[in-house]
Amino acid sequence: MLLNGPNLNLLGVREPEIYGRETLADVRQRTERHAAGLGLAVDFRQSNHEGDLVSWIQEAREKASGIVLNAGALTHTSVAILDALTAAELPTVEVHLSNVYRRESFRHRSYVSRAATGVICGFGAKGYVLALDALAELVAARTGAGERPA
Ligand code: CA2
Repeated sequence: MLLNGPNLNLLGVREPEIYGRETLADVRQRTERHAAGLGLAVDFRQSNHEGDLVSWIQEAREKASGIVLNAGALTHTSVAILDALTAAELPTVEVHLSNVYRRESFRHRSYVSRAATGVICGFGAKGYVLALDALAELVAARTGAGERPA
């Protein structure tokens, strides 16, 4: 499951100098294609609401082999998302388009990171592709094949 948090629906529309020119629809297409090449199916979602992300992470626990998560600004605030990820017990790759460590100090703290297997940031939309590569290996190591969608 590939989850995107608040404001990521604005990708490519505002602040291209920080987040790039690709839209979320472009990112979706790119990740779905790349995942297919890895033998994975991607369930790609975005919400501006914290509760949706919590419910989807709970759903992933039942349905998915792993999680790629860009929680947006909720990364820096949400204990609820951290708790859901901890309960899900799935391989999880945290992604950020921007290099959050070159930005304001409030972006340096991530609750998601405490439950993530690894973190990719600063590579723009390519970070999602890198995350899928990492997740494919984690899933294969866990299940032997990755029979369930990521
Ligand atoms: O770099 C990232 O991917 C972030 O997760 C993006 C979040 C930000 O709060 C995090 O600190 C880092 C913001 C997502 C907002 O996305 C926009 C995209 C285009 C225009 C405006 C906002």
